[in-house]
Amino acid sequence: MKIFLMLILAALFGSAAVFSGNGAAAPAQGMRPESGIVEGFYGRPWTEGERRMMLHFLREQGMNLYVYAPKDDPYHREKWREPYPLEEMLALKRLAAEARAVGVELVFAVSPGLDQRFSGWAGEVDEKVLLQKLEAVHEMGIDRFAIFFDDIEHKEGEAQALFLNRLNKELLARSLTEKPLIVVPTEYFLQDMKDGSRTKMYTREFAAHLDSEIVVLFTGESVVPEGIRSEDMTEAERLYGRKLGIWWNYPVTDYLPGKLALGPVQGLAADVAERTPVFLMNPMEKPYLSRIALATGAEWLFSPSTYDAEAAWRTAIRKQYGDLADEMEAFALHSRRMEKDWAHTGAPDAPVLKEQMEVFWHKVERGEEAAAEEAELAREFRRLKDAAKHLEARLPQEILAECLPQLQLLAQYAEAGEASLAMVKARREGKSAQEKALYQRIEGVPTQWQEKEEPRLSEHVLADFIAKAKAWERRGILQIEKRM
Ligand code: LOG
Repeated sequence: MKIFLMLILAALFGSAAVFSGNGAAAPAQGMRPESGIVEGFYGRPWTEGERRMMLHFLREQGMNLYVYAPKDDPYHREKWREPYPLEEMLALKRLAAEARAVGVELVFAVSPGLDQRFSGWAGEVDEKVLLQKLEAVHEMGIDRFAIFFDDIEHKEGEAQALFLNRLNKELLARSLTEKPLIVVPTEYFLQDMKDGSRTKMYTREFAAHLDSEIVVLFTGESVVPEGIRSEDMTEAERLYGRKLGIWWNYPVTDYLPGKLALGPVQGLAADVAERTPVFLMNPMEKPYLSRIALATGAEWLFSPSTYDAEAAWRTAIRKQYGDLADEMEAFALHSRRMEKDWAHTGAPDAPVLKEQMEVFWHKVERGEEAAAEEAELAREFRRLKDAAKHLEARLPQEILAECLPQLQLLAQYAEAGEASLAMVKARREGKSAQEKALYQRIEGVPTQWQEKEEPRLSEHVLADFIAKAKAWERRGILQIEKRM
């Protein structure tokens, strides 16, 4: 039945390759979309070793695509016209061989949009240069390609589409590939696609001219949305006139690198998994820690209708952290939510603890007795402190290197939490010298951030608790001064 459906769909959309995954494995995979990661973040591109690790990890998770597109690989974007130096060429060759051995398809992407020219003689030169670049990469054993036009100034919908059509045909004609291009348009999220103002014609022109077999990726309603609803998908499919692949911006953190995205993939409607031909997650600059979210993304994709983000998250941590799972879960619970002015995504940080803290402060502010809450919070701070210390001592080096500042911040918050509780108690007992000394211990603990790189976690829970304790103490001091 599934295979029958797949054939009908393939006939309808004219691109069996898109639906059938990678070659031989297709029948067993049935309707499964292709899936994996797009190494597509800003920041330090991964090392060869990190990429190899990721290839194996993807395979273990049942995923099959690795799109190579690091924004800060100069030869991918800024200096896209220049060929790779020999050393890097050879590294690509080794990676391609590894990918083939593992059974993951390596897709090579170029982002030429910063200064690509589309018309006249200059346009022809650029096109030739790009083709030569892809040819050279093909020589290294890569036979699938992508062109990305995200994050650029000029929105030349028609010119981009016509160029992509020519390139797509040329790559197929020269047998550099057997599969159509994967592309990211300049308007790759709904708000932008629908925006009538500055460049209202872009999406329409791009869509009208682009060959139907070319695979277009989109990120949802915004660049970093809470999720993708069925309606978002329908609307975007309508605008681009085709099924759309997904570029999912979690666990990427390049817009807020001080925070680690250690939560589950969530917010993606179940039928999105059934409608999309390609599902790609954009990870963090930190490959090892990205694996928690990536494993949950695979789980969602393969069992979308029964997917339970929290359960998948706990399972991923159990599998990946073994006897450190409890500690890792305690830590990761405080580092899931990503929030910035234009980006809002991920499960909340420690929501249950947040509520307990709110009850505590509510009682303290009213001068009510809060012994039970206090004891519970004290236990939790203790547990977090122990978890942070334990992880710092026992995590494998490559993982620790990705999270040491945040682990230390967790320990600092846990200790400051304990000090805050003691400070409240000292006031109640009229021990003002002690109260003052405890305040001095929390005063300098960072609860606000200037730079996006500064380590942060649990902004609305642990950090907020310390901030509240500081404010409570300062108000208290003010009242005492008023009375004097
Ligand atoms: C970039 C991506 C970046 C991400 C998050 C896409 C298609 N492109 O705003 O490279 O990692 O945001 O900052 C992006 O998402 N554009």
